[in-house]
Amino acid sequence: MAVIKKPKKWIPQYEQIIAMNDDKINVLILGTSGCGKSTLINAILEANKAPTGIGEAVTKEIAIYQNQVLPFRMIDTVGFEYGIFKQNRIKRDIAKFSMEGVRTSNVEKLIHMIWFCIDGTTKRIDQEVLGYIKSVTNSWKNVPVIVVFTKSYSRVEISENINMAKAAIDKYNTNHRRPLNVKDIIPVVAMEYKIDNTVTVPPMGLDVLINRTVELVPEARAISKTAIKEIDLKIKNSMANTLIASAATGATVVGAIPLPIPDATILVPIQTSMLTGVAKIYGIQDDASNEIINTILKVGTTTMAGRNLLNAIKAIPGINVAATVLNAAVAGAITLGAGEVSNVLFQKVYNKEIELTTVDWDAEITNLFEDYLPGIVDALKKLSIDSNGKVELESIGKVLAALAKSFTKDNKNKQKKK
Ligand SMILES: Nc1nc2c(ncn2[C@@H]2O[C@H](COP(=O)(O)OP(=O)(O)O)[C@@H](O)[C@H]2O)c(=O)[nH]1
Ligand SMILES: [Mg+2]
Repeated sequence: MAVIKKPKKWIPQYEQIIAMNDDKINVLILGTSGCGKSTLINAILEANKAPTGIGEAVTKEIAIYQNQVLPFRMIDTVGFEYGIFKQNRIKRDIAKFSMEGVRTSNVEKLIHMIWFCIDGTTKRIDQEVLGYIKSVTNSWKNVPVIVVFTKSYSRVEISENINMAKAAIDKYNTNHRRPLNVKDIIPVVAMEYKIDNTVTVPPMGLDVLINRTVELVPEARAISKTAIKEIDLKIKNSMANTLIASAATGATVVGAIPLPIPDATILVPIQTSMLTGVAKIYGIQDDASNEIINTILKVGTTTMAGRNLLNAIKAIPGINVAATVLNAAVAGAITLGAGEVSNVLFQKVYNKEIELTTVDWDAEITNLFEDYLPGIVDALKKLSIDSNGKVELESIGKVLAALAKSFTKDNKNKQKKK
């Protein structure tokens, strides 16, 4: 029986991450710099004293705070800045951090919830800043957000702020395809505030924020499971695509060696290591996968590439290409094709949509290749000829890029049809 084996450490599987993800939840704290994020965290830790409560700096910009009492970790970030350069760097770092949890199966770096802090004294919420929440947590679809109005010193401003926030969020959500999943708007004062020598505003709202957060834990956890699965697939897909692209480039180079077309055997080592690599990415490593790889190689190189593809290319009007170039293009195309096919199929196995042992691989692969043929032919039209009648090397790269694009487009269409 074919089983999906435990992957190497660097390729975790989403089921394992989800299983690990049973401890605390993580709250990512976002907001413009100076709005009071760090003060808020300190106040919460102070009010929930525990033997250990020290923040662990992850990068210069990100630190994780937790203690033994709180059922959630707080991830402090430096604030959104209006300077483009700095903002982009911070954005990238936070986005990277939030993907790393899945990539490295580090439960402390997953994102379950966001506290979006807004300085309650500034009386404005920019759409741009709301977009910032989305852009740094793009992969964590539907992550629950609590809007926290920090520095809520004035009673009057509190209700004005809440109304303003509601309007701004409504506006954002009507104008964007993927809305913000705002669960609540909570005003807080983290630290006593002296208005003048006689009047001070005491801390408030921290318990409300903590209770609401705890209340949202089950929902946040459920939402994160879906996100983890999607992120994991995205990472695996991109790893597979990198591998496939380099194999296709390698095959193109090999294919440029003058040989009778298509000499399948010369591509076998490249394609075998590519397919084994793709299988490994999806945690599939056993005899059954070897059999599948053999099938893919057989169908992919001999049947398909040899006849259909060459004929198709020759049928393109105006294409008059030297044999070696054709060789190269065909070698690249079929390797890319075999790679994409394996990526689609192994992904389906990983997702438990199909079972490794019960699939008619010959049929699956032939069908997929047939679907891809128009894309391949289209891509090959991008070959351009220089004044000496030779194909420009650069254009082969363009062909491969176009191929890769057409494959992914087809995949997407197929998934949509389902
Ligand atoms: N009195 C008082 N000051 C606050 C409060 N929240 C933030 N501040 C002040 O606002 C400034 C910026 O706060 P900080 O937490 O560093 O903002 P961050 O950049 O978002 O982490 C600091 O001087 C804080 O003392 C609060 O609840 N009460
Ligand atoms: Mg800070």
